[in-house]
Amino acid sequence: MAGDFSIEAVETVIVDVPTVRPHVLAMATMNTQAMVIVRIRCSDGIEGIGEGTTIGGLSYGDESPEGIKLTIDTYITPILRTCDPRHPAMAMALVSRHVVGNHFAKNAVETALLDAMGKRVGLPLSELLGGRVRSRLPVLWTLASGDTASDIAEAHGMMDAGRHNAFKLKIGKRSLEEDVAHVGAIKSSVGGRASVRVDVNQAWDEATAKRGVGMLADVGVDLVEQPIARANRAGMARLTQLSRIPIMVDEALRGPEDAFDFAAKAAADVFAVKVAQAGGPSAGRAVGAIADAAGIALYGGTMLEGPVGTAVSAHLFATFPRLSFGTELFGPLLLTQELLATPLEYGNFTLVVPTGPGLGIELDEEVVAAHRRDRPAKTMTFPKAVAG
Ligand code: MUC
Ligand code: MG
Repeated sequence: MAGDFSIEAVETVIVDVPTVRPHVLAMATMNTQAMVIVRIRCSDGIEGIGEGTTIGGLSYGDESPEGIKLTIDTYITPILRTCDPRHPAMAMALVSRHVVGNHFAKNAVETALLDAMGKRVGLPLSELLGGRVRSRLPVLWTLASGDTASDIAEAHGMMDAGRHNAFKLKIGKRSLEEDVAHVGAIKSSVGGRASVRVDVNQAWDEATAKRGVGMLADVGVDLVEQPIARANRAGMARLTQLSRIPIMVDEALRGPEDAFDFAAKAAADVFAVKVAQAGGPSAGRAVGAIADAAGIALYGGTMLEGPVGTAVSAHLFATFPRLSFGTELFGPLLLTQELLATPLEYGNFTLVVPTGPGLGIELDEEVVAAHRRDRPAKTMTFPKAVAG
């Protein structure tokens, strides 16, 4: 047991928040985002928070919000109850000995442990992760309304407001010709004012991708993300070799072992680091280090997390010496509700990395309570019938 220091309680709640507009990806259309908020309460009175979030239930990956909650409640919490919260790495090593995979659940737990630790020692999480080298991160926006004219209007609104000057377009649902026409129309409208990249989310076979990367290069695209199936690493290496524009790996990058393999096979020009997909902040840091050592460019990815997952990602990405393609940490801006007491600060095409201890954020408890999936149903009251 842990002497005087112990973990007294681990709480998980699923929070559902509608998005500002439908977000259309190759594999799912999102109208709401479901976030698992984790709280770890320690015996010294400190509480750490974390977030487990994915996209479209089980359509993006093999962990769902409900599964993340179950994994933490049933399997991880009993392990944590035996751990000393002053040693987050020891706690996570014990968790990993008994829980295989489940990277999103582990990320939520490690985030909460590190948030508590940062609050305990009075340091921002980025300093616990080795130290920040930047205090603002470039942030792009994903144009994914499903309609070219709406996407163009959205892009100009974002550029004029100083919010985003780089855009990621979700393609792969329509034919290659239709997708290239859509991307080309957006690029020619924004011109030199913005960088345009695409994410195919594995939707193409290699033959389509071979034609696609050339056509996208011709219309001025700067980067192609995960064009083919996660399992086709040899295909990624061939595309990386032949493409005139950089190829980025996303879904296939599930931690340091994948990072090493991709680097060894020269199967990507750019790594999209996703803290949850990597298995937590420590694993995400290792992915970044492997990329750096191999001369592979870095990009800070998101699972469209709310503010807690976005904050931990911001702290990690702030430690990367080179972040050539910026980040996509816009998740909270896609939500209709603000979940923090003080919102994350966006401006001048960047996100400000929080400076307070731990994650440096505080939940707005009323908003969280109002969006809990398990909140009591509203009961209707009817006026009593008047006898007579
Ligand atoms: C993905 O595959 O990259 C990140 C931004 C966005 O719009 O979707 C995600 C998922
Ligand atoms: Mg992606």
